[in-house]
Amino acid sequence: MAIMVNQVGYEAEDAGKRAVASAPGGYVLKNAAGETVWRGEAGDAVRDPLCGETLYPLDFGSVRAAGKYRLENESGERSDTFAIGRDVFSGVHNAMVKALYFQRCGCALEEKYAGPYTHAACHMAESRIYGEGDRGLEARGGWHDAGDYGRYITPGAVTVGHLLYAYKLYPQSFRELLHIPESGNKVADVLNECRYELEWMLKMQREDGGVYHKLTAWQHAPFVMPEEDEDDFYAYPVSSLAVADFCACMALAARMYDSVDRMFAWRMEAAAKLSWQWLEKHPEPVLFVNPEGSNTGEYGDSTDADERLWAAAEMLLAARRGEDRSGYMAALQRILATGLAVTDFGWTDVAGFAALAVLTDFRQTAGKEIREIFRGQVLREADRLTDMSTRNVFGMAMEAEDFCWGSNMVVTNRGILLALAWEILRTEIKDMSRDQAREAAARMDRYQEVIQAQIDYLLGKNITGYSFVTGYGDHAYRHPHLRTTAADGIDEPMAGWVSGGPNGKPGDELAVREIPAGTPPMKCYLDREECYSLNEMTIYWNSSAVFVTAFLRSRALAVESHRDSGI
Ligand code: 9MR
Ligand code: ZN
Repeated sequence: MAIMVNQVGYEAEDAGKRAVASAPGGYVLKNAAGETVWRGEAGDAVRDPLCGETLYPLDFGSVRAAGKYRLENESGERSDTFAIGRDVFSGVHNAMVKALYFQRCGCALEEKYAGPYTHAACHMAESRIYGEGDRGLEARGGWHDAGDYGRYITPGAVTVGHLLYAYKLYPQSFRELLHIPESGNKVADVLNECRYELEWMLKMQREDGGVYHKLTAWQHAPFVMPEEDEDDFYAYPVSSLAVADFCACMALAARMYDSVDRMFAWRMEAAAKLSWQWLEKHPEPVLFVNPEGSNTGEYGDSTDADERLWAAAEMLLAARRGEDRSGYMAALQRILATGLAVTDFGWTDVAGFAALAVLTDFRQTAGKEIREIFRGQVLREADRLTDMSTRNVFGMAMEAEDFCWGSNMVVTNRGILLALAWEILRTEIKDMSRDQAREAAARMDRYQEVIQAQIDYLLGKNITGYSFVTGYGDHAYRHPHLRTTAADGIDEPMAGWVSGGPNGKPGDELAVREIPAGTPPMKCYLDREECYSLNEMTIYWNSSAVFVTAFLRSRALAVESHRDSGI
């Protein structure tokens, strides 16, 4: 029996505040003083395909007064507590960005910034280039990718991609200082944090524009603190996946940092160009597989078309006036003509970033025809996801087979897609007739509702009852598969880490043993440190969630500024 809620909270102005309960009947909402402030009935029973149970939706949207609350029913069942308030996601949002600081490699984490989670500088030795004997590479820096100490180009590029686009679209959601070493330098801390990764990525580029796929040890380290990990690190062979993602990410970052630090932007622009030349010289895919016997992350892929598409889109937008753009346009046209989907934002499929680039470019550099391909696909996908959300009691854009390794990023990447669709309609609405505009506004509201449902799920409105972000919620998960957390001797993990989440096809020993075959996918979760296929954290699961909370905060802040200006 349970009453599942977003354990962080609900935005005061939201017309829909939704919970899910396992019993029918009457419910009350009580404030911190124990007073009943709302009464209502659960909705009709739904046989839910994601968790395999019969459940009841609950909507208490009318309550707006700020405070701490919980839901209760007639048989005395109580939900976890949650807030109703304005800009309720600011805390979790900032913590999810700050979490990346704790992954910094090649420097000490000092108490001033890290609190109790300090450690000495890690992975300071020179790396070796795999297959080139003793040839060394100085590539200190960057973020540890996840629970392991590897650093990989494609997930790094995707993480920075999520964050830079979130900042570009919703700068108002990134105003607070995060207490990192650069804080207070007049640059948004999200840019400061991304720069730490970008500087490392630059070291991974060869003189010919090739980019090493990853920098890892031969085998994952035991559960020791990073400065105790004395394994040799290797730069693994160049892949076109890494080169294209690097090129895209550098071209994007060059635009974004131009007004912050022009010299840095120039370096990135030059690096992007060099990698683009490499791609032109190597038109065939150069994919990546781990050498026999190495077990660190592979981040393999069966095609590099989406990575090349993203690179072409970013190069097109970064091109300066008078520069020849025909190569970028030709690449875009050629790849789009294959019918490639452009709606995902993960490390395997980055084509959605090309859509983000082209559709948020107010100069419309890509021209009508190309824009229309992206636009059509994004809006169709948003409508498909909205439709999908009506088929489960959580109101979320997920189907049973979507609960894979890292399912929480499927959840949040769909939020990104819906936010992009929302943005497209927002920019078009001013040129619409009154009727069209009314219809578009209703569609935008639906998109926002589903985005909200994705975040409600992440923060506790799910069958496991866990909030999947450490430190946020009465029942936040506490045992991420994360070497520093396992080895630091501190009970609580640092706050702000998104778990990989339920995985219908668990891949680690403990999960395989403990989760019976046939368990409905949303229930395939354990808050156990050993469970890397269910409960690891990664930089890109965080960054994807950050994009979505940035969107929701921007909506909340817009409502507030309207109120302040008396509109
Ligand atoms: O996130 C990755 C997931 O989608 C894959 O299914 C899985 C198996 O290949 O690998 C995950 O990535 C891991 C990476 O290889 C190494 N660092 C930790 C990542 C998260 O588990
Ligand atoms: Zn390190």
